[in-house]
Amino acid sequence: MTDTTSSTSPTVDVLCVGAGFSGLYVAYQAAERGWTFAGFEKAPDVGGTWYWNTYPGARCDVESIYYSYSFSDELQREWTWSERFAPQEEILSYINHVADRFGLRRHFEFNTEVVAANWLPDEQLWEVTLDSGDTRRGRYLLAGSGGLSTPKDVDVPGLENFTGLTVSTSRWNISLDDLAGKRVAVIGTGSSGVQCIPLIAEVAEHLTVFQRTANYVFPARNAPLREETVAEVKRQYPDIREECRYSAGGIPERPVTDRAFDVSAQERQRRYEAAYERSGFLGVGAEFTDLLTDREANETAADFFRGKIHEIVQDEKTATLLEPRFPMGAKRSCFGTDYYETFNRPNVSLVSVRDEPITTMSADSIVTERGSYEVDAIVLAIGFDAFTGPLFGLNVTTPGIGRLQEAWSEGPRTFLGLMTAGFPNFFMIAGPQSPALASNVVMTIEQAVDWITDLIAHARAEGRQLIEATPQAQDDWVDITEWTVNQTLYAATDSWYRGSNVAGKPSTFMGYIGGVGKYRRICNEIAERGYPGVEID
Ligand code: N01
Repeated sequence: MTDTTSSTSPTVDVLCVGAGFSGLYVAYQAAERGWTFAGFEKAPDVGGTWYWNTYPGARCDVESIYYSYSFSDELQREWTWSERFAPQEEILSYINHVADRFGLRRHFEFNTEVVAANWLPDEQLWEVTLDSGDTRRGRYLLAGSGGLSTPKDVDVPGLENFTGLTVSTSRWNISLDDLAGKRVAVIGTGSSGVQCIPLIAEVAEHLTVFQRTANYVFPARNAPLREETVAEVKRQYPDIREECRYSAGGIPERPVTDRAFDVSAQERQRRYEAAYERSGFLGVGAEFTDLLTDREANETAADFFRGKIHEIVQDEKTATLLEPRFPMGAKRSCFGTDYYETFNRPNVSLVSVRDEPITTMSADSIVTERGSYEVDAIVLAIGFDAFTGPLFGLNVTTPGIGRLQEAWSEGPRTFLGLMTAGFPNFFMIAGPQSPALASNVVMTIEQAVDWITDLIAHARAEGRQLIEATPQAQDDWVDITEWTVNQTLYAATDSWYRGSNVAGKPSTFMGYIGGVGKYRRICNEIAERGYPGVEID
């Protein structure tokens, strides 16, 4: 590999943005294939999402034994996860271990943000501009910038008036002790809010949760992994990985063949109870085949779940406010530990921002249409400008088309979520319209990097270097992703999946939800047929 530390670095084969799961695997593949590589990471170290999201309770809700790289059997045998759902610190240690074990860290410039990327048609090169003003050139540009890495702009009115402590879950820079004995507000009840709320409640004098949309928060049922389980998994890892690769979501599936109304109400209840005990992504929402396609079927599961909230939460009014009213699974489900139980604590209260919107803030209060809540600290758990936010931040530009944000003014258009017409030699690792949003993303990342690097290797083996998706192949892929989502309840539900959490963002679904196995077969077939839909020059 090439040393990229001087401002007059030589041209490399591969430029890559990000040193999270994606960028590190690109660096690994580049080394394996003998390509020169230069990576850029705005954080001081590796980790991506797991570097930044250090809020209390942060952990992954895909089981640790699946949420890890599969490319090296030695790696998966030597690393031992301690819990069913790994905490942020452990995932970050794992990523650091991978970076060290494969010698990947030295190929990245840290504390270095890519602020622009320009295609130079005459040279057939990408030139990236760094925040230092320096530039680097390379033949291929890979964006490993993540899907949930650009925090959403703060759209809570009056925050600038507040003089207390403000912290965001996605840029957590305080300790939990800093909230001890304080009156704290958490705004947002997605996965991040749901994970930190019970822990903040334990230390705060009072916690007020500002909820806009009540979500489904399934019990995570986290637990230490038993030694026997770990040993068994390690023995069977290659088979487990293969099963995951051809599954729906990148984790082993439960074979379910019947629909909700194929069984009696009693049997449905029994099955939902068992699924609730199991929890995880294969819990209640996956118990029948039609729960994501038939609103009435979905309502049976949603109803069961709302009953569970009322069993746990003692105050009837609070329990009712916590009831989700959109179809189960149609926006990202949450997995929590003692989430609903937290609302039984005397020092916790719930405000529905739906019923009483926040109108402004004063130096020490959050003001709603109905009242004023005095607080010392505000925790923002309001989410991300998903998928397009991180890509637009790179200001990727070709002379013919302009910036990516202009090409995608009505929503992202990609071929397989990996390439976009008009931007030669530019690749997105698990970008919009890939299966990333509804999958074990580490597996999706590995598959994307394998496919992209195979394609580059194919072009190079033929003595060609220009690679670009055709507009037709892209239109066809966009049609497939839209058709697929339109068969489901995702289509009519507002969420970051559809861009509806960010004001002014075009409403398009951000993923392919036909399943990672089906997607992998499509990608494999395209490669086997010599890459139809891709122009290689
Ligand atoms: O963000 P979110 P997140 N006023 O967008 C509310 C992954 N993740 O960081 O739903 C008041 O889900 C907003 O309300 P509404 C995972 O894929 C995984 O929690 O828009 N409220 C919502 O309640 C996840 O889906 C893990 O009506 C406002 C919340 O803020 C994704 O990251 C852990 C508001 C935002 O929820 C994002 O999760 C964490 C406003 N102005 C994250 N603006 C695990 O693996 C927004 N909200 C466990």
